[in-house]
Amino acid sequence: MRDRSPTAFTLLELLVVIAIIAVLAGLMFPAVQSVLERAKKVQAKNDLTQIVTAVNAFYTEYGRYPIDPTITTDAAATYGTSGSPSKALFDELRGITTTFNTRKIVFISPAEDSSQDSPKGKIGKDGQFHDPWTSAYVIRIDADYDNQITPNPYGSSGGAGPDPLRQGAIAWSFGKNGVLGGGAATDTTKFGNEPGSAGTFANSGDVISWQ
Ligand SMILES: [Ca+2]
Repeated sequence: MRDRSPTAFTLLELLVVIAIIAVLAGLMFPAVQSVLERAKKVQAKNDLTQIVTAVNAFYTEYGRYPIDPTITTDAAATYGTSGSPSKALFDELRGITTTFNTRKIVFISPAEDSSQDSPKGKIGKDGQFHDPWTSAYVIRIDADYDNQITPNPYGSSGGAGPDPLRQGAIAWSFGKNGVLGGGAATDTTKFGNEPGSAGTFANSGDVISWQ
């Protein structure tokens, strides 16, 4: 027998302790995931509010929106994941281009990561503003200047307010599943599933600026 101090751990005791730590870590995992997910939604809501505030501030400054004047429907003035790329819009709002922003005012200045195409919560290489799950934020603007947004992307029964919406600009994020509304992710290698059903706001993980 080796000479052992009576206070030393045996291998078995150490293994039991390691096993207990592993079980506790496993129990903690879902709770940690849900806290991280909630933090992402808070960040998305904050970004969306900043985007809408920037578009409205542009309108106040110039009496028009920073979009191609030949666009005459709100549906056509949709930018981001489910519309035209949002680069030109953000270039104007960031004071980088001066087609409409003639006084080169900086209305929004998000963090930037030009090393990635779709960074989380930043402006990417593609010039678009991406949500914390990497999809580009979607923005719809009142291009026909009737002081409402037509259509509400979730329709009138999707749990996301009336259709049309009494707003000058709206912005939204597809959330964790990368698609409008809840349900399964289109690309499970990049995204996770959400409760609820596709195209419907209720119970989904989507984040919207107007509610
Ligand atoms: Ca979604």
